[in-house]
Amino acid sequence: QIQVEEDRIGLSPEILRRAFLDNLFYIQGKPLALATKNDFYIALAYTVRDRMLHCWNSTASTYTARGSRTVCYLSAEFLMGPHLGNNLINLGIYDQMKQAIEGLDLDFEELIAQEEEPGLGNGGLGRLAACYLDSLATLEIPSMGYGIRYEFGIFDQEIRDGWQVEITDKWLRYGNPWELPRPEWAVEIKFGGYTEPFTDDQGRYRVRWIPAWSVKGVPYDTPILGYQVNTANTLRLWKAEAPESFDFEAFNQGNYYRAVQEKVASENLTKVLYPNDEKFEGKQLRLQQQFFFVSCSLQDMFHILERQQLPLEAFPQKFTVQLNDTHPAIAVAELMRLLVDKYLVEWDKAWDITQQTLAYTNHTLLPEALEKWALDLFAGLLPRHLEIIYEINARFLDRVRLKFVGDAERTARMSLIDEQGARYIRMAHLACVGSHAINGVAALHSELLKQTVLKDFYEFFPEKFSNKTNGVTPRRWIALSNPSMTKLITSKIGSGWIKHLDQLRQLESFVGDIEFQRQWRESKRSNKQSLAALVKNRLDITIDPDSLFDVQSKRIHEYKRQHLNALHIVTLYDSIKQNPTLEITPRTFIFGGKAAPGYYMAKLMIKLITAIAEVVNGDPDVRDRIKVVFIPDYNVTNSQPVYPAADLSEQISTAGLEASGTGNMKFAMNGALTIGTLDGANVEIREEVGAENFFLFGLITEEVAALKEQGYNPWDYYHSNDALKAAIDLIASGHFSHGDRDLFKPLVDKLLHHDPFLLLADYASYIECQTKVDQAYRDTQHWTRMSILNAARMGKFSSDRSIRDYCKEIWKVQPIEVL
Ligand code: 26W
Repeated sequence: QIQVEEDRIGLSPEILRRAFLDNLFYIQGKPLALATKNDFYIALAYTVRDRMLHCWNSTASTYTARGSRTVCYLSAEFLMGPHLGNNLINLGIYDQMKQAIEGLDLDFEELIAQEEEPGLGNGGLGRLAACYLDSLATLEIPSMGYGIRYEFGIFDQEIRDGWQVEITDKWLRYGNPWELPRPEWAVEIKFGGYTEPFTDDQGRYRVRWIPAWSVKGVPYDTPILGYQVNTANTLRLWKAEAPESFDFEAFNQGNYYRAVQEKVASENLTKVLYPNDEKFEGKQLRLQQQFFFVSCSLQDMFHILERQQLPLEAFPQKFTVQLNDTHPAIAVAELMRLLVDKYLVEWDKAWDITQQTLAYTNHTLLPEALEKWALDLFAGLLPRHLEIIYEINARFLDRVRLKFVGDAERTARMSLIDEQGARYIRMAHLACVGSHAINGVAALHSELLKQTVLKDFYEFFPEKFSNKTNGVTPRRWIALSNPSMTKLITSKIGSGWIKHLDQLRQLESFVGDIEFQRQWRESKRSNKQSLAALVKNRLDITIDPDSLFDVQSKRIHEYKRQHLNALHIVTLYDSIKQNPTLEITPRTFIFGGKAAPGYYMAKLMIKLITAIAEVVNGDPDVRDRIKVVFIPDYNVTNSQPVYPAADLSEQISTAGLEASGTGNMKFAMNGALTIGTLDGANVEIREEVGAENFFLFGLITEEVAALKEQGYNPWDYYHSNDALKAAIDLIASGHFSHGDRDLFKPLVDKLLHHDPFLLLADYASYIECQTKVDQAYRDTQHWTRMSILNAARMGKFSSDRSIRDYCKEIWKVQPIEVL
């Protein structure tokens, strides 16, 4: 009846409340009086989901009716963060729902905080994929995210005795109301075995793959709603299960135990996300995961093509497939195999389709992050794909030899197979050869790609290369995370900026307005107050909201140089100890981030920060001039209160090593000033906000290269800078480790004797720049001006702009409005 319909779509607080109580009773099976916090959360989530389902259905039927071209974003990681708050924002019913829930005397924020976030990613690359899905839906672009439904996402981090401890992320423990399993669209994925040539009944030479085992891929769909549009796209994540039958009957005659074992083994495939960020580990299970989700996704596209009765030739018109780094690069070989072996397309035509369909984004220049699979491991798992890669390589290298006659070294360098010693498949080369477009993620990074790791490929097909500077979604990273600033901005310029971030420029006309400045400071101050309350609550550390909040939050990595930040803290601490009446701007140093479980040096960096925190926070001489806080378990949920509360954003990687960075954008959008090197997107942020509103320091990329070329000796810097020497000596002396001189020795020795990330070379420049920050913060009015201008000029870094660039220059897709 009509009332039932209204309860599922109505948006007034009264209807929302009734719908919530209805879901509580009919889904969780609880009356108000017996329900737990989780019951309330689930009921609330279904109440929101109900309001998305009409959009989701109309979107699907609109796309089918219009025969739309679809962007398929293939990514091993999607770091979505909690859905509830975001969906409320995008539906435009945040306030109505708050009213509805609070009318029942329930704590709305507490229910929102109840959601276990799907942490299906490590850091930048996975979160970028999530921002891009938000923008694709908001821009009404037909698109689909394809990835893996890891049962355990990125580990939860606890800090015990100052060390990182990893805890399994059981995010599915209490159910996931946002996903719908679609077992009817499951596909079969084969592995191992051998191949044999044969002649088919039409006399064609063909190859048969006789696999040794298989698994079933079951899709789980999550609706991705755009901001204030009717478009709801799909994130389709694949779960591995035991195959329906694969010689099981014959194989396991009466062997029940063995059959169950097989089921367990199959399900292992999508159990856990690899927690390594920027470090390749040649593990067989990881290759299985990559092939699994790629093959599932490509087969899914063929099914869609079939269902719409389109010919194979239409594949590249129907789908454009973006490879998020090389993790899905096996798509090149798998698409060829499906076309040639399964659909009997001739090689050249299949190759055209493949190249026209695929495009590749590179996210890192770090050599240790580049994927290369040992040949025997690869052959054991994907024998047919290896043959296909050999064939691609043979044809490709013929073309290289033709263009660069006699240049055998170049041919060896460009080969898809690394043959210096043990043989490997180079996934970046495979991705480059099989794609029509290759891009980096910030202007500097895209240039460096062409000059370094992909130089030969740039010289061979320059037309494939372009830059697509990263962006982040203002819906989650401003509207949802920073309601006080959102309200203030909207009171001045309306709310159009949430969809058109360039409109923030209109704030520039208020930059000199004393009353606006006061409101801006008040908003920042209330955000700092909230973070201080969280820190007090979780860590029992008191921090002063009037101190300068200096934040570095991101994965812990030597190239990101959290230890350079630590050296600054130790330097300040030492100068206070030398001169107890020293006047400095009171600062709170805030860190957050996970270390890869196998990355010893990164874990030691965490221990260093927490050890410094312990001493500094406990020293009466310091008396509230500096405080150090390490926020445990930095994830999307825990990051949301951090960006709005920051005064200073630390973006201090060694120049040339951070591909882009996206946290840098989130901080600046929320009115933080940046202290940073000329690296990644920092370069473009500084261009946009103006050099006078950015704290720049450090060597530039060319200087880094030149210094390394001429022979860098950190020892010289140590001996010629007293403050630096004092800081390092203090760490080495055991001052922060209860007298233990061994604890930080590996870290100190590496800095003194190798220092591959040039901390010592950048130290003086960093400290000098931090002194400027200290002074600038004392001029409250001027700081406020700079803060406003930073936020006002960040329009470029909306992921809407990034997605428009991809749509226009790589994907060639148009929006389709859903009515
Ligand atoms: C194979 C192990 C592995 C795992 C993840 C290697 C590399 C990765 C990612 C590519 C690492 C990553 O997240 N890179 C980050 O990508 C962001 C989005 O483009 C950039 O903003 C960051 O600068 C980059 O470090």
